Formats: sequence, C-alpha cells, structure tokens
Amino acid sequence: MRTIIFATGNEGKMKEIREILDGSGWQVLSQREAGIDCEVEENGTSFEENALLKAEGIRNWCLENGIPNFPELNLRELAVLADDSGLEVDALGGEPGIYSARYLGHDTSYREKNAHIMERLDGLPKQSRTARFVCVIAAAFFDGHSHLARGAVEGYIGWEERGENGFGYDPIFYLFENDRSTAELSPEEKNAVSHRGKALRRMRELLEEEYNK
Ligand code: ITT
Repeated sequence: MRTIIFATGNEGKMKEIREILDGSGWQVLSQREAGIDCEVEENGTSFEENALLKAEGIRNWCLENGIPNFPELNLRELAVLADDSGLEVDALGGEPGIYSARYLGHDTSYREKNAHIMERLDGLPKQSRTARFVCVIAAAFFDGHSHLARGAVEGYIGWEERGENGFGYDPIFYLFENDRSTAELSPEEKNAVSHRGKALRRMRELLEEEYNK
C-alpha cells in the first residue's frame, strides 16, 4: 500500500486531510503518528515556498533518521506532504496571508485574532470585505523530486463569529453564495468548496499519475 506522511502539527488540518483523502486507498499518517520529531522553520516568502520547505524538511529528516514508528516502510513507496495555507484579506493588503498562524503571535487565541480582523474592517461594506483562503500542498519524494498544488476559495469577512465547525479563521469567513461562514458548514460541505479540498484533490491526481508511471 502507498503511504503518505502529512507534515503538520495542526489537528484541524489533519482532520480535513483525512476526510478528503478517505477512499484513496492510501495509508495516511500524521507526522506525530509516524514518530517524526522535527519542526521546520517556515521562513519562505510564499505559500509555495513554505509548503516545500516543510515537505522537504521532513523528507530530509526521514532520510537521516528513518520513520521511527514504521521502520518497515519502503521509502520508495512513500511521499511526504505538507500544507501551507492562510487567509488573505484584500482591505488589509492581503494580511495575514502567509503569517496567518503567527498573526498577533502564535499563542493569541483565534477569538482575539478574529475580533482584531473584524475591528480593522470596521465600517466597511460587504463588497470591501473580500477575502480568500489559500492552500498550497507540496509533495516531496525520496528520490528528490516534488510536486505542488494550489487551491483557493473566495468569500468575505463577516461582522460576527458564527458556527462551531472547522478551526482558525472559519467563524469569520463567509461565502457569497449562501452568506454562511465556513464554520457553519458540515465537514462535507466545507471540503467540497474549500481551498484545502481543491488543492488536495489536485494533489491526489498528481500522486495517482506518479504511482501509475
Ligand atoms: P503546520 O505548519 O504544522 O501545518 P500551522 O497551523 O502552523 O500548522 P500554517 O503555517 O499553514 O499551519 O498556517 C495556516 C493558518 O491559516 C492556520 O493556523 C489557520 O489560522 C489559517 N487557516 C488555514 N486553513 C484554514 C481553514 O481551513 N480554516 C480556518 N483557518 C485556516
């Protein structure tokens, strides 16, 4: 069976990744399940650069240390994937963008981050509150090559937090089609339209081509 190790420490992302790859027939391991104790510095200047830094950083760590909890895995049958994603708010010049996780500091709660973004948009009408979620997935293989896939979903920043699903900025990110926040969507509804769903479905096609070569 093909195995994918997902290089993320974010449980919200990991849950969605499993839902979207469900039925692929691939074994999907989180970095923690694989026993990989390595944190990669995200010092790139784009989602693409950071996704590649994470995937290649973990791939390189595995080349040196193996896969601690799965020593029997054949590295040639393995890909390391990483997701770099974030929220771009047009009225804020694209902020927080690649700094979404670090916005106002890593330890600041999303309740505060979300409140701060809504405060900065105070007084702006709906058409000036446009924003998008962006996700870039990188896949790093053990022979040194890699693939990238990008997905985005357009929406606007609402006036209040709504919904209990999802994570991070979901409660303030609303879709134009139905004026619902992505935290109000069921997991299936969010994955069908989301940046991560789009990027990961594209990456799944790339991996299938790769494996059928
Ligand atoms: P890893 O690097 O370990 O994967 P991270 O949370 O640091 O985890 P990123 O650097 O890619 O990941 O930061 C992405 C941030 O963007 C994330 O923490 C959320 O704040 C936000 N974000 C991304 N996708 C989101 C989504 O689907 N819903 C809500 N917020 C999202």
